[in-house]
Amino acid sequence: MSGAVVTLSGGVGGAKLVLGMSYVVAGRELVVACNTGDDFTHLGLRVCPDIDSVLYALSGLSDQTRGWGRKDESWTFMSAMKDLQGPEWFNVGDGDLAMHVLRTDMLAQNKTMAEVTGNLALRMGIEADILPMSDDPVATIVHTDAGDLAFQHYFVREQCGPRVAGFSFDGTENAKPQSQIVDTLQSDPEAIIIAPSNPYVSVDPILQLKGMKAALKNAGAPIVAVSPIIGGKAIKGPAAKMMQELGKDVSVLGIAAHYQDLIDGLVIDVQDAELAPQIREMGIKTHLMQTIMTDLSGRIELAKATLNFAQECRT
Ligand code: FO1
Repeated sequence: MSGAVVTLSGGVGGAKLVLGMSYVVAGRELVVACNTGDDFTHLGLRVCPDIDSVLYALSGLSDQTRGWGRKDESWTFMSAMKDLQGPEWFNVGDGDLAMHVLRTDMLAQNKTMAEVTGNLALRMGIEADILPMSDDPVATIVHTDAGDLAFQHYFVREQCGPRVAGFSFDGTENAKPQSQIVDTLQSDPEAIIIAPSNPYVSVDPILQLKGMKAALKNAGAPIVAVSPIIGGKAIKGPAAKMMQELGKDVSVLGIAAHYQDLIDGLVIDVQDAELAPQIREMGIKTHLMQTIMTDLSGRIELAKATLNFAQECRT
């Protein structure tokens, strides 16, 4: 067993668990596959929100309140943008801007997204392997009653208001799972963790990549998900609203059903204890614990318990 722990992560919830993981799994044994379906080019800059949430979290730079971007941020760039009547719907802080400029410049030098991300992680003192789910571009499209929306238009410009009917992932037919992720999966990893991220727009873009599900299933490692739904609600973001609009069971049962063909175990909050037997009937083992991560120790506790539970799920 290589001892590597592969974590699929997207959004704020994903970054929180990954931070906890970084205290439990030594440095380079932690391999994070980040969703890049949220990525888009804004004012010529390549913006990768779910990669940056992980980079900022692991380097101690993240703004815990906002959940995205950097702490102690200043907004001169945005006020100048307003003066010049430029787009204001997507807020880019002055420090965050440096990340987007540097990344765009590196990509222009024909570096792959993985090389750029690894380079930035190194400069930020991060030891874990932070990887894009693919080096090829994939764009999540949200199909809503207001039309087909690019992800950031749905999430930020429309504030997750429109009713969702479904999702598609442009580019997924040609996008390959990032090679280092595949190599790690083929080297007998210790565990595969699906972070408490939005199953539709943070995890599915990763799982839909050609060959990714097979690579996960053939890794010979337990696959454990942490539910992003607690007591029928999402801690942050539109996951519960999406489940309701899609006619799914807005509960840990809906999450279990979503991952049923993939996961060995599901970590759920103690609030949902009465649903555990039904999840076990679906052939999924359950682990009950306090899953709301309010502080660093909570994140570390959840990471520790999830990894222990994964070992219990090892068939
Ligand atoms: N989310 C917002 O709700 N409003 C914003 O103005 C905003 C700007 C932004 C800039 C950089 C970045 O990396 C993330 C940003 N986000 C913003 C969050 C982003 O839309 C989400 O974090 C992910 O795409 C979904 O998790």
